Amino acid sequence: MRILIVDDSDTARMLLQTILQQAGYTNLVTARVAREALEVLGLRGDRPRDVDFDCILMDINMPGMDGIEATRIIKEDPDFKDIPVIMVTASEDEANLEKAFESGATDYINKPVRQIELTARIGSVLRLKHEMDMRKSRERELENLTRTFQELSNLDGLTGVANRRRFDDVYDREWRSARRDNADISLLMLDIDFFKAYNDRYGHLKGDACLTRVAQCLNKEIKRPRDLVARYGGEEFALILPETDLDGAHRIAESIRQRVLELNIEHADSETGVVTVSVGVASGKPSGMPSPADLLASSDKALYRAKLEGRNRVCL
Ligand code: GH3
Ligand code: MG
Ligand code: MG
Ligand code: MG
Repeated sequence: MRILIVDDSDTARMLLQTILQQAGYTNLVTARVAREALEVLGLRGDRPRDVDFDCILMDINMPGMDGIEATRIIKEDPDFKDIPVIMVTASEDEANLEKAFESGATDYINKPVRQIELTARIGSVLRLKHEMDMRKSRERELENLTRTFQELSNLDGLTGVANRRRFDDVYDREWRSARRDNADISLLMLDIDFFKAYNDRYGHLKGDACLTRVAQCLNKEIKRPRDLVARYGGEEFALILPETDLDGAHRIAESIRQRVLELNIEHADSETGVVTVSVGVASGKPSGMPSPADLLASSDKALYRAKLEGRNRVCL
């Protein structure tokens, strides 16, 4: 427990120190006037900020800035506002008590200070502070968990790329953005060729590993931050390419097809002897298109044609 004592009277300061030390609080810092206290905290002058205090004992009546003004300055700062301030008031300060609480003081104690009272009040303030710190740390933990959960709930567990839910969200958002800007938007629908046979020959575990490698290959091929690779279904992936026209999308599709081929994943039951993909491409300006579902359907039809025409190819 680290406590800052602010009082202009040497006797008062010493008394406070002695009582606190007897109560077991040994980490004490003292300041003679308000300005010096603010300098200790790093709120004035050029010392670094020191937020590591558990409590401040603040005299009200001091030469220069009084304790009420100093408390207001401390409490206005987000880094310091949670440090409890106990006002130490002489009888002539009583009229200021209301202002003291308005400035953000947590509690007050009368001068002359009695050992039993100071110890009790400090104890209860520190307990409260501790509870508040614990609550804040639990809240932070909860926020982190929520964020992690949200991130995970958008990812496909096997391949690590976006899942269908995320695809739907992003597609909806990108569609509306494309409509607003009358911009191009393209979709690639991609399906692994002869994948059932791959599973049958090499087993499901190898099948899973193959899916993951293909997904990572797709992820490497997309370059723009707004592009999205998602696992659309079992061994089907969908790519959203905002602000990309048919020509550009076609080029990307062709280069992806080539990259997957170059992964050189053995597949004895495929015509090429390795794992390949078929890709359907659809593109358009939303203004010339009735609905996002239509663009999706076109990319699906194009994929179907790529399968019919022999696989390991791109169709528009
Ligand atoms: P085509 O070239 O026409 O696409 O033939 P195909 O065999 O790839 O197509 P089909 O749709 O008949 O088979 C898809 C296979 O993908 C069947 C299914 O077992 C497999 N599959 C889907 N999801 C997973 C998965 O998560 N892991 C593994 N290992 N296999 C999966
Ligand atoms: Mg004083
Ligand atoms: Mg397939
Ligand atoms: Mg399929």
